[in-house]
Amino acid sequence: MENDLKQVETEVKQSEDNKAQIEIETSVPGNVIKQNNKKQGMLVRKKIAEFKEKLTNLIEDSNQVYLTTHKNVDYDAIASLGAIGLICRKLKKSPYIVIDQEEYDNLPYDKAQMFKKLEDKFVIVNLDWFNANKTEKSLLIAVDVNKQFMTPLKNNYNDFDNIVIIDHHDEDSDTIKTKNKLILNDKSEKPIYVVSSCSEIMYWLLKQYKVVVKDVDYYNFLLLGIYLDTNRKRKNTYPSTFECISELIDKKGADENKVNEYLSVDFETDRKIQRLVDETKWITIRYAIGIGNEIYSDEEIAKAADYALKYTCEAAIYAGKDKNGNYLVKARSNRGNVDIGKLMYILNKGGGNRSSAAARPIFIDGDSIEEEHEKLFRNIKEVIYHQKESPRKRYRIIKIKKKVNKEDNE
Ligand SMILES: [Mn+2]
Repeated sequence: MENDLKQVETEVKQSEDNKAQIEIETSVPGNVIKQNNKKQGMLVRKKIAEFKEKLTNLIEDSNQVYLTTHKNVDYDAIASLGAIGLICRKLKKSPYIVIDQEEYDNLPYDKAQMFKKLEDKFVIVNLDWFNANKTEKSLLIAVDVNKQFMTPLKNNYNDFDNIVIIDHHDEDSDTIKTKNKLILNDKSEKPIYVVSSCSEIMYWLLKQYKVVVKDVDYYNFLLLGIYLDTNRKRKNTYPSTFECISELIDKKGADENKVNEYLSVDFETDRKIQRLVDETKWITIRYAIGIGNEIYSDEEIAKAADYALKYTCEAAIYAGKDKNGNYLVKARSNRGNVDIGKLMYILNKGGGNRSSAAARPIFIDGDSIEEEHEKLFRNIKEVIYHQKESPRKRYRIIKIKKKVNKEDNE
């Protein structure tokens, strides 16, 4: 076993050396990941275990810990807040959870219920409260997010002595500046350090800390976070994900039925999502693109994109107006073949990861709805075609290099 681990470490080292030589721009299908990386689960857990010491020191050395996540909170974000909160308590710290007050006052029923649960154990505060009560030697832990503009903290990052990021999304120029990051989102040709969701990372961390979780709802939330980000195990899963799901259900008593209840949709919303799917136009057989005619929430558009992945395609990009009149664009990629995070970055400084991403809300000036839609469709198309050429060439170069290396090793 010891030797086994050493062998894997050497292999990983070698593949990292290769990475340094060539900037790898392309992605590899998820099923290949599964075949190639039987040890992925073990290595991910090892990486998380290595981060534990740093995290412990930072939490213990601080006077006050603040927790936050992305605005427009989803199940993965709330579950991760709960888990990191429990870890803080295990280390004898009572953290504050910083939320966006306007959003908090308007949470849908299920998310409000989840926060109600968190309120039993943690103090929830808004930005005004934070500004009035700032303390010296404070630590911020951001989960399921790494971009400055996505958290409820506006220009407050300098108020913290230390910042920790635990996340599974791509980094870019907007990533919060800190050395203390656990971002598992390996974009190499043979990704290993990659997970389904922040909830998955948080489960392994809870286990590392040997936190005794008495309230099974915290585990239900983590399972819910994983099921949300994997569309119920249909995409974006890794060996570590299945290990995590099975432990949550079989060892920790998480209730799959309860989780599925959260994920069920009401009839009216589902019809609305299907009307958006009906707007689908195809760019070759690779891209399904739909722009809807109603007013949508982020989630509704994301669900249309998730749904469209069931068709034979590489990626699904869906859009529609939000209540402020801006266009929301959500994208999903099948098996991670298209780097959809990058497309959304180019479209409008958005981001995400290889299989799930969004652009920032876009204002489109047009004389009519039809003209707005045409403009947006053209923009999306341009981004796609601009992407097509160069990454493919690079992919071929990498393949040849890899092959040579493999022969050397064997
Ligand atoms: Mn997430």
